[in-house]
Amino acid sequence: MLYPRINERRSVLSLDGVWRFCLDDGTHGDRIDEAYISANAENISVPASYNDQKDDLKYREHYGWVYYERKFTVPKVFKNERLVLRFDAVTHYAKVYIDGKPVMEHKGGFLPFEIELDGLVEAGKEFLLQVAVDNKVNHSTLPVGNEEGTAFFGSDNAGVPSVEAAKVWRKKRNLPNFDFFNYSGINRSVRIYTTPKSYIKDIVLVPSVDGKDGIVDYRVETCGKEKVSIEVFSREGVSVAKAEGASGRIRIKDAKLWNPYPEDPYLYSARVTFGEDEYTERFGIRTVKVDGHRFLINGKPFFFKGFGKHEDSAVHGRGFDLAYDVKDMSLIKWMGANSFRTSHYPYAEEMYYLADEEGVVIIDETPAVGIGAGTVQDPYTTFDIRSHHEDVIRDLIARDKNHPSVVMWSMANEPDTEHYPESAKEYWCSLYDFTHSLDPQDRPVTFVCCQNNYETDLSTREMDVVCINRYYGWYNLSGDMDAACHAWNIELDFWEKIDKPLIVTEYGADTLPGFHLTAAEMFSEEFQVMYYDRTNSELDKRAFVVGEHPWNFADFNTIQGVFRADGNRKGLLTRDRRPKMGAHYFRNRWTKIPNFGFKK
Ligand code: E8X
Repeated sequence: MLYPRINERRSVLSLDGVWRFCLDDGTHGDRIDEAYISANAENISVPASYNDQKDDLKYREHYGWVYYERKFTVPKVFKNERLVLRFDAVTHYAKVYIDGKPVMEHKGGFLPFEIELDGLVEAGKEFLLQVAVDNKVNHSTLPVGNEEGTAFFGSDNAGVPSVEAAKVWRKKRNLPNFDFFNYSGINRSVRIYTTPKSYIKDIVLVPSVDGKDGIVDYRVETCGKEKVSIEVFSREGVSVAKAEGASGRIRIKDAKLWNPYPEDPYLYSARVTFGEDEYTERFGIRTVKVDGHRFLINGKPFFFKGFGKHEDSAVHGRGFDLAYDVKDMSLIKWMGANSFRTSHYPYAEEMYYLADEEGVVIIDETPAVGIGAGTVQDPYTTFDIRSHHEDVIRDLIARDKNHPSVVMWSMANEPDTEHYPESAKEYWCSLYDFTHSLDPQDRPVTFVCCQNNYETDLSTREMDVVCINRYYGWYNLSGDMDAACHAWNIELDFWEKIDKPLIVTEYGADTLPGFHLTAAEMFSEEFQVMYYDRTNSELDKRAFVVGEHPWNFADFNTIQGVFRADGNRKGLLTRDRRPKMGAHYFRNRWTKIPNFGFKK
């Protein structure tokens, strides 16, 4: 799927701004009730989550449907163009109406969807756009929620005779199986873009290296009968190669490779023309490969220094915020990091384009968080999750396939792989094959494993890279870093025998900025530093540990509960991006660790 761009042939009209909005009172569902909306509508900003834009718990804790609407006129000049309405992300379920008529639905809160407006909207004439949005999470959504059960982090049933009994008198609510606030609504931009009637639908670019030359295998999908041509330009704008036809191979003599920062993330651009239409996609030439226990980028052993992140900020919630994206890129570099994981859902497309340009490596994750958490049944045979999971992986790859920054797909975060190991293995290994089969660049595939009994777990070891979230010294062996290091070594001995690259995709300690101690105990800034320093000393001894991603880049908001005072405080930065001591610790460490060759 192509990102909407303005060029000589195409235009983009933004529908971002102040929309009319109201919460359902529980009686309308996905149905648009004009009278109800006009009686209750108030202003809301798009894009942004609705939860923190107003000052009442009913917005923050809303369960179910809400309605958005605005009027719009496509200028007459676009009369002869093809018009496409595109939502970058609506969380979690959207039903779109034009002039009262339902025109499309979309499940999943973090990926784009679009519809051609031919026959629905006339250029020069005002129309009414309405979107009903549902934020319910349950066992058929990704991320997963325990609608009828107990929350993983909510601890909501103390003193309640039984969960069954509470259902009778307790208001229905979202009980997320995930530790980030269920920020909802039109979280990313809404646009109408134009193309000529015959148009370029998609561009697939697969780079490789042949001696000093770069090779690009390309395929262009089109609608119409015109001829495709493609021309590649250097960063300086010089034409370096050309080809004709909808697919083929291009050779770039003496190519410059895309390398992570501080090396040069060199980008070429491919200009595709097709009749009246034209689209330019930037790309990098780089290779990615797992070789024994090494993760190779451009044939060299790479070390992942970076974070698990979130799209999370005050007021906006999970709403798209380009200034935060730019700031976060700056902070990533300031700390000497080179990578991050899009924990726990695909991020806004703009972030990937920034990462391509700035040379930051991405592990691209689906929103499949919490599969099997908090349930007693086998999630893989009990719940109908597979087909939606496949849809999400398909759409994620369709969206992100050309980014040089993306070096690995993460199919999920912390599914249960321990209690039903055989059915977990069947699920994850078949989904692994599925993911590989869809990626034109055939990048490594993994999922991120929760702290578990790694000997019982049969799935994690089957992935291209073993990715583990571990909290020795925090959630277990709390505060005892001697014991934590001991436990780490027992576990690392186990993984050493598996002989695959391993990334510690999460480890961390909640830390209150400004809380200082001489003798480092939990929650103090000194403890966070000690926790990482002691753990890293053990990880450094193991060549197969090819990455460290502290949890989390910054403090972030989550569901209230006894473990969470003003959100999850494991950030190296505060929520407004000020450094804790831990950030200075990693800056000092990482600026001395090179991207390549840190471990043999
Ligand atoms: C945490 C993290 C959470 O925020 C993240 O989304 C997933 C969690 C730890 C799981 N990983 O709580 O800070 C802890 C399992 C403990 C045994």
